[in-house]
Amino acid sequence: MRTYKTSEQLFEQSKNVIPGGVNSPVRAFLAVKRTPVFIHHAKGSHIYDVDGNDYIDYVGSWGPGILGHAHEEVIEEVQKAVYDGLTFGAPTKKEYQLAEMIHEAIPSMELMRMVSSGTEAVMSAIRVARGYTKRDMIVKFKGCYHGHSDGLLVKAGSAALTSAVPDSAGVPRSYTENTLIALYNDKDSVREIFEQYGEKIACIIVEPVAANMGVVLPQDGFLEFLREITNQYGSLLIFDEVITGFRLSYGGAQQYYKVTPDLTTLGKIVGGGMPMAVYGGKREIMEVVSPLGGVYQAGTLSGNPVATTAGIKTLELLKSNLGIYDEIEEKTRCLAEAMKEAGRRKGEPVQVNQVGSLLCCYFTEQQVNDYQGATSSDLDRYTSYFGHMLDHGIYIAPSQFEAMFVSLAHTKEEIQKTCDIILQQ
Ligand code: KE4
Repeated sequence: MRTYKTSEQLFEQSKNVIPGGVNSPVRAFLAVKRTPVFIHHAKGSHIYDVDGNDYIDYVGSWGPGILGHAHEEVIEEVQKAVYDGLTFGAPTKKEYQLAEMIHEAIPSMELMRMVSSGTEAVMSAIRVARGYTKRDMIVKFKGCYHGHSDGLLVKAGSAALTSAVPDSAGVPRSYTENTLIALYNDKDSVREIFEQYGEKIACIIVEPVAANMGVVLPQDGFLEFLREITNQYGSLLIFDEVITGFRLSYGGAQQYYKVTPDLTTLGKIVGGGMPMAVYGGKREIMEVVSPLGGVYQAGTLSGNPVATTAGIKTLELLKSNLGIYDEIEEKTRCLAEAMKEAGRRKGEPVQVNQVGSLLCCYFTEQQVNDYQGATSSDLDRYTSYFGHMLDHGIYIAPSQFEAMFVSLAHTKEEIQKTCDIILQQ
């Protein structure tokens, strides 16, 4: 019988010095009504908590772990790098090397800047879009998450769907009045906004696969439509590929769906698990960034030599073995089938959305193609699903509105074991 005593003790102690005992809210397991397990170490497809419990991990630190945890070759390169110094605050060859690799993988990123988090990448990309177009308004989609910068912590205003109001305390109303909210996969909601505000809109920012309301795939033609309407109104299209970058394919979602944005943000995989994110795009647009242009952006640890080392090695390993994308998609499909079969056996409604190595199951009658569908899922049922998986040694997202991530390190045997546990519900 598993015990979680040490995690419970650490959680109580942590709450004395860290809000909610965690450094990011989802980690508190509030949505699934459990005590968070404190992790001691991780290797490959497994994480191990402080009580010695072993889990097959499908969170993978929310995306970076596509190769599995503590990949030997990445660790080896990072170990060498740390002896050369942890940070210089000065340019290094590695930043150039990583930027070249990213440009080769994602040709639309002709010029790019490294920062330390996805939030910072998105915040900066939006500032570039505003600086380049000299327009203030931005469009995001309900249910998409792009980090915690003030102008993006919004929800639909009471007045109308399109007007935004802060979705967090501490964000002045004035910080959100230039943020417009459309509905993912709903072209009309986008058309209405552009017909009313088009000439004032600097950009659309979108997750090409929405992976922060569970996993919601772009319906046929939706991404192409966003490309067309931004071209039509002289607005920029920003793909937030913090999750999909190097995840859906080595060229990200823009390669997978063959739609090219003006700007792209990357995170997670690009840093190999270290604090690293990137924003970039067309040269002409990115040339507004200081010191070339008037859009200011800076960072002490930007392009950090240890983080770039982890990123370079991770991309080298992916690039040298592009077959892994088919391999991990096949493993993910096995899990998807097990979830559907479990629903059939229990006679309960289950919807499973899967693309590449991203997966999510919802407990609802209706297909999940948008925010409304995602939020129709039975959250109590998700909570019992989460508890069943955790207590059987399978670590999945402690929230319905996240993704399940499969890695190269997940073996066929582990996938089969996971399927068996899914079917035991
Ligand atoms: P960070 O600032 O957390 O590095 O990245 C923000 C971000 C930006 N864009 C997308 C599409 C993202 O998914 C994220 C962050 N992802 C969440 C998980 N859904 C991070 C986990 C957390 O918040 O603890």
